Amino acid sequence: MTDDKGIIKEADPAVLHNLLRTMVLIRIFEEKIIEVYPMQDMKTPVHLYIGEEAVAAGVCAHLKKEDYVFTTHRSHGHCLAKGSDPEMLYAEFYGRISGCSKGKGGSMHPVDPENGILGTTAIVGGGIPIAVGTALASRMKKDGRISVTFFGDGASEEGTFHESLNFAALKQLPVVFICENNFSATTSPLSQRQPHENIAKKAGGYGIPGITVDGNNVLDVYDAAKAAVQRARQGKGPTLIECKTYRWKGHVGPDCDHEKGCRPMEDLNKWMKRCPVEMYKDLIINKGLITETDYMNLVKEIDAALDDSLKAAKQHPLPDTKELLKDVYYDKE
Ligand SMILES: Cc1ncc(C[n+]2csc(CCOP(=O)(O)OP(=O)(O)O)c2C)c(N)n1
Repeated sequence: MTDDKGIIKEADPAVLHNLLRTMVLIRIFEEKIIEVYPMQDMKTPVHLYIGEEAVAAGVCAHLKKEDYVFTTHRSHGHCLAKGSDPEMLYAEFYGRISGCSKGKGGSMHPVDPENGILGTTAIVGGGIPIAVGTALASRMKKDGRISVTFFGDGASEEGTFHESLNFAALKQLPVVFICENNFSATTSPLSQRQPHENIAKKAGGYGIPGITVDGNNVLDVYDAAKAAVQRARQGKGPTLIECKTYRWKGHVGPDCDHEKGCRPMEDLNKWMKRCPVEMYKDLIINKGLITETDYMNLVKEIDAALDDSLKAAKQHPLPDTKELLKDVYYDKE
């Protein structure tokens, strides 16, 4: 990984440190899920983000607490990068009342309004029009907030994606579309689903900028997101950013799917050599921004804090049965 655009020279060192911190936080947060998952007391399905951390970190570095983020079934990285409390997320995954969705949502349905996460849908492509809706609301209320929606390459095949880009472009809304192109939707490869590999080009059909970046290079993501967020804040309209990346684990659950023949092992090996965390860590050590010891200390610090969060989350009470029909819509008839 290189810093072709000289971002390291220009950016605030605190921001550069934070990019690493966020990626390490996401990585270790999920490694802990992998450790405890076989105990079978974390009942929620988990769609792991390991390998894709640079996308959430690079984009959310530009967002304010009050900006809106819409995530997907693969939600952990986006929530953590937006500022969600790890203990509240773990508590949710353990179905505890103190969880971010009071134990009723699990990993696919986090809610954290304090940090701009109003709700999450696991319907593929479902979050995209909702982000356009909040962007329209922000425009009407003149509240200065922007909306960001993360989604996969699979979601770019849904009608909601096209309708949302069309409407956002028409109204020049303050929304940023982030497509995490990991080349798979469950076990279905992108090459067998779309006629060409460039998802960003679809933006051209709606007359908005569409940019493809290396989604494993956090500086590339950071740079593209900076321009898109600026555009949105200045009222210049939406941008689509396609981040090419790769998920290391299976579609759902803590195991890999490569040994089951779902994806080629060569691909996993190739992408693991381009680990977003390792590449960035090596780069900033080379540039003299941190030392190897600083990095080891950061890992230790985050590891210990997440251990505490996980243990504490498990101690929280389960919801009372009286909670079952609170905060949910149901038909009384
Ligand atoms: C409308 C809809 N169709 C199908 C599904 C089942 N499903 C859940 S996740 C998924 C794949 C999504 O792939 P992508 O959007 O690329 O995201 P990724 O899992 O790769 O992050 C599918 C087909 C669903 N949840 N919603």
